[in-house]
Amino acid sequence: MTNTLRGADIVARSLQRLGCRRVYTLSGNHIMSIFDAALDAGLDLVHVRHEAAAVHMADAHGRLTGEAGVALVTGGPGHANAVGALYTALAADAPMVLLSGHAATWELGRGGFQELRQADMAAPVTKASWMAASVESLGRDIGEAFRLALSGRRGPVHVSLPSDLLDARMAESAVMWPANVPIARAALGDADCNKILALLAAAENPIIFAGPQLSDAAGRALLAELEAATGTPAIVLESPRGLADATLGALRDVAKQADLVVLLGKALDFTIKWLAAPEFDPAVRVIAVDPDSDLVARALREKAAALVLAAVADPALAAQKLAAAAKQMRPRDTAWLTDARQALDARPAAWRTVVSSTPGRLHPAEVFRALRPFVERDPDTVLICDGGEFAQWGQSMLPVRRRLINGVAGAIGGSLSFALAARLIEPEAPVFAVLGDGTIGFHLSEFETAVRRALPFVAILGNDARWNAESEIQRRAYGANRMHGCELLPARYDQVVMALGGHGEYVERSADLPAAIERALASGKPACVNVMIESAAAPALSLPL
Ligand SMILES: Cc1ncc(C[n+]2csc(CCOP(=O)(O)OP(=O)(O)O)c2C)c(N)n1
Ligand SMILES: [Mg+2]
Repeated sequence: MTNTLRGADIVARSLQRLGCRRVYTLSGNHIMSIFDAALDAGLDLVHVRHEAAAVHMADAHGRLTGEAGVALVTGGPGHANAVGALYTALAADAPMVLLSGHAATWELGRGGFQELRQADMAAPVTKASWMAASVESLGRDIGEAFRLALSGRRGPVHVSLPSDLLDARMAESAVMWPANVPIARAALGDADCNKILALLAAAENPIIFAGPQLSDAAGRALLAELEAATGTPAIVLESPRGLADATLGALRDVAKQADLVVLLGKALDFTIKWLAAPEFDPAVRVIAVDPDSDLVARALREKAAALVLAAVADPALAAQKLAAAAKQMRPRDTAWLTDARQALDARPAAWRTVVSSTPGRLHPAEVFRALRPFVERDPDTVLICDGGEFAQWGQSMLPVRRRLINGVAGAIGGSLSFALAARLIEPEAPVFAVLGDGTIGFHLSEFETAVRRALPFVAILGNDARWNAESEIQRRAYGANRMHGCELLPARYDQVVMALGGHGEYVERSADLPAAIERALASGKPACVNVMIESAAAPALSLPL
C-alpha cells in the first residue's frame, strides 16, 4: 500500500526539514490538523494568548537567531489579529514566516466560515504574501516562504493554507519537499569596496549609518571592527526616533558636521530626515549600499547628485569586506572619531544624581541607575526596550551587546512577547523587558504563557499612570492646560502578574529597587517590577554634554 500524507503533515515536516523546531501559535479550527501533524514532526508549539504575540515572538526569534521565526494562526479573525504585528517585523527587517489557516478553497466566494482575502490583507506588511494553491506544492510553498524571508533585505512572508488542502492526502513518494537552497547574499564588488574606502579616506567627517540587519550582537561587533579599521563612527539606526534616538547621545550634533554618509542597509527615510538640511549639511555626500535594489533606487531618486556611489550588496558582507580592506590601509587621523564617539557615548553628569521631586515616585534615571549593575552582570544579558518615554531612558542608560527595541515601526506593545521568545532562545542569561504602564496592557496576558512555559524574565515597568509620550506631545504642541485623553490609573500590574502565577514587586522608593530586582531574578519566575515613576520626557541630548 502506498504511504499517504495529509497536507498538514507536509507543512509540519517541511518546517522540520528547514530546521524549524518551534512554532509560535494560537489554535483555531483551520489549523488543528497542523497541531495534530506537529506531534509526529516533533515541533514544539509555543501557544500564546493573542495572535499578535505569536507574530512578535516569531519576529524576535528571527532578529535574535538570524533564522526565520514561524508563527501559525487560524484563519479570518486570527489572521486579522496577527497582521498588525507584521508591521513591526517588516520595519525591523526581521526574517519570519506567518502561516495562517484559511477557509477551504471550495468555500471561497460562497460565504465560507471566516472567509477573508487574507493574502491581500497581509500583502502591504510582508515581502510576499500568497495562498497555497494545491496540496502537491505545499512543501515548496513553505520552502519559498523561508527563502524569501531570509534573502536580500530580510523580512516577514505570509502563506495562507486552505483547510481542504491541509486535510487532503497524497502519496508520500510524490511530495515536493522544500529544496534546501542556500540563501544567496550579494557581495560588495572589489571596485566598489576600494572606491568607498577612498571616499572615506578623503572625507573630513564621514559617518556610517547601519540598518536593523546589523543590530544583533554579531552586527554590532562587526560595526565596531569597521569603525576601528576606518576611523569612521559606525552606528546602528534602529529607532523610530531616528537621529533623536537617546541611545545615540548627541547624534544630531554629529550628523550636522558630516560631509559623507555611508548607508549600510539603512533605508533613506524619515529617521535620518532624508539626509537633508537643516539636520545635515546641504553639501553632504551619500553612499548607499543596500541588499534591496528598490531602496538603492530610492536613494538615487532622493539624493541624485549627492549620491557618489550606489551598490546592491548584503550589509554584513559589505562591512566585513570594507573592514578587512581598511586594515591594509594607512590609518586615518582619529580626531573626528574621538570627538564623535564622545558625543555619542557621553551622558549628562546630572543623570548620575537626579532624583524625583515627587514623593513616592522615582525619576526614570533612578530606575536605570539601579538596573545597570544587573544588566552588566552577564555579557549575554538580553535587554528589550519598548516604545514610550520611560523606555527611552533605559535605551540611553543601559549599554548592552544584545538588545531588541520596537524598531523603526514605532509600534508599542511587543516587548513582553519579545522577552518570552528571548528566554526560549537564551537559556541562562537574564532577560529584562523595559516598558511603560500604557504599553503593558497590550499583551499582559502573555505572563500566563510565560508561567505555563516556565520562561522567567523580569519586566521593569515604569508606571506614571499615563500614556506619557502622547501627553508630552500635547504639552509641547497645545499647552499644559490641554493635556487630556492620556490619563491611566496607577494600577497594580504587579498584582495582576502574581495572579497569573508570576512574581510581582511594587516599588515607590529608590532605596527599595535593587532588592526588588534581586528578588524578581531570584524568584525564577516571570516577574513584573512595578515602579511608580514621575512622568519625564524622553531624553534629548545635545552638545556639550
Ligand atoms: C501600536 C501603537 N499604538 C499607539 C502608539 C502611540 N504611542 C506611542 S508611545 C505611547 C505612550 C506609551 O505609554 P507608556 O507605555 O505608559 O509609556 P510612557 O510614555 O508613559 O513612558 C503611545 C500611545 C504607538 N506608537 N503604537
Ligand atoms: Mg506611562
